[in-house]
Amino acid sequence: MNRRLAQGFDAELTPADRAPVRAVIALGANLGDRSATLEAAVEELRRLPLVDEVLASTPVESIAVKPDGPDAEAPAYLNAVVVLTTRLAPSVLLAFLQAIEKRYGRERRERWGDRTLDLDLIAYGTVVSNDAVLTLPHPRAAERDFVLVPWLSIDADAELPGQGRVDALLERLRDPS
Ligand code: PH2
Ligand code: MG
Ligand code: MG
Repeated sequence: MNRRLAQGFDAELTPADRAPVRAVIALGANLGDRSATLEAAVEELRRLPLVDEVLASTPVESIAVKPDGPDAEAPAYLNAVVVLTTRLAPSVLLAFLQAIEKRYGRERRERWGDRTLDLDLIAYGTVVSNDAVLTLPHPRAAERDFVLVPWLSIDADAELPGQGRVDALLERLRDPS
């Protein structure tokens, strides 16, 4: 099998041709009933076609990070991570994530603005890609403890493609020296 096929990155392949790939999704909410929204979003992920083995972390509370840094005045976030297995192409999975965000009232006004639901595709198998629409892995995942902590809680051996083990990334984040 050629490499692109093995990585499941060619959107033209039919699902039956694709090997199942592990994908990592970060969930965040800082408006509305955050806990109910995250629970409902996990349920929506479980119901997606060509998705199975959905594992969800316990949500963690975190201070909102804005473009200028952490902002304790802004509504706090609940963040969680889901690891799942899928035969959806990454672009199709992304489209489903955006449709779910929209269904839960997500509005896009300002960068890193407050939101009812954010679903970010953090990693898709071992794919590393600078595609303008979907950069993989997520370009800021390694800097975000609200992604790394819940991820590590459901996968002690988690790795961010191209950047190493999540436990080591978290260690570096906490003690940069
Ligand atoms: N998401 C952002 C910006 N800032 N801060 C926290 N604590 N949690 C988030 O999920 C988050 C954020 C943009 O996606
Ligand atoms: Mg985000
Ligand atoms: Mg997002």
